[in-house]
Amino acid sequence: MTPEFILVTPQARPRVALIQLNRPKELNALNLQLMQEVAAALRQLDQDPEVRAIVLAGSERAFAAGADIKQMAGRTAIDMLLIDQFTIWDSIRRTTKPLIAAVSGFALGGGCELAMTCDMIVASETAQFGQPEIRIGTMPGAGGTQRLTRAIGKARAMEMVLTGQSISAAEAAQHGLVNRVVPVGQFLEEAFRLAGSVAQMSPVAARLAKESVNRAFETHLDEGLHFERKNFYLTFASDDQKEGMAAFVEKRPADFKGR
Ligand code: DAK
Repeated sequence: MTPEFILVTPQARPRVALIQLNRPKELNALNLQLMQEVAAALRQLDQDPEVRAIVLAGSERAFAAGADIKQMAGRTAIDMLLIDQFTIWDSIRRTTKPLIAAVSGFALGGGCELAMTCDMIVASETAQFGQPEIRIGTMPGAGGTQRLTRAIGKARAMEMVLTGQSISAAEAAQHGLVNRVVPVGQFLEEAFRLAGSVAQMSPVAARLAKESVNRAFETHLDEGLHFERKNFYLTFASDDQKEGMAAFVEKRPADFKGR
């Protein structure tokens, strides 16, 4: 089925796919269908051997202005429980390939949470990151209190979550929320550039390395080091490790096959 609220380009650049949120009139507000479409596209691209990195972008004006308030407004707690959006968000989080958010304009509420679910964020100078849910009588529900706190620290996260105030792209970069900030006309190209450099690496090693970095947020150091070690050993079972090291010795570029 053709998605209604997103555009998917499996080869936007060599080995790099693009998912573009496309609900411009509503500033890419994340309704249930849009989120289902994103999760389905990610599952498909994650299985596609020709894709090695994925860029998730909005428009210049808005990455996403949050969950769709109009859709959510009348819901009860039991509606929310039964809709079980967490299954969708969890499936996005389980994407094994490197996922890069290209953020320009508003990244608010669920929009900020969606960007933080990605592995890296490239921001345009106009990007604004915020968790304004408190202003509409609720609070972050898709990881905002956890991921933002881990990224920028308790004091800043607390201020954003309790006042609803946004931070600029420059502040986000200064506090480690985003990888880099570029002029607005370049944010998508820069995200492709970053995705392209990841796509040149061994996909097997990239997958295991991503899994290991993510584990750092879920465990204590000893357990994390143990996990890293096992994944490190596992890279030595790949043809890519043999190819990478042979290429270094032979002074030629490596040709990784993802096996
Ligand atoms: N929902 C629905 N429509 C939205 C929207 C949103 N979040 N944000 C903007 N729009 C719509 C506006 O209603 C308007 O539509 P019309 O009135 O023209 O029909 C259109 O987009 C353009 O917006 P504005 O006219 O307001 O544009 P401005 O430039 O004046 O202002 C703005 C832009 C982004 C500052 C403003 O639109 C704004 O404050 N938007 C709301 C931002 C917000 O509060 N976001 C947080 C929403 S709560 C969960 C997962 C996630 C979440 C919860 C649970 N689970 C897994 C269970 C997330 C919750 C949230 O994100």
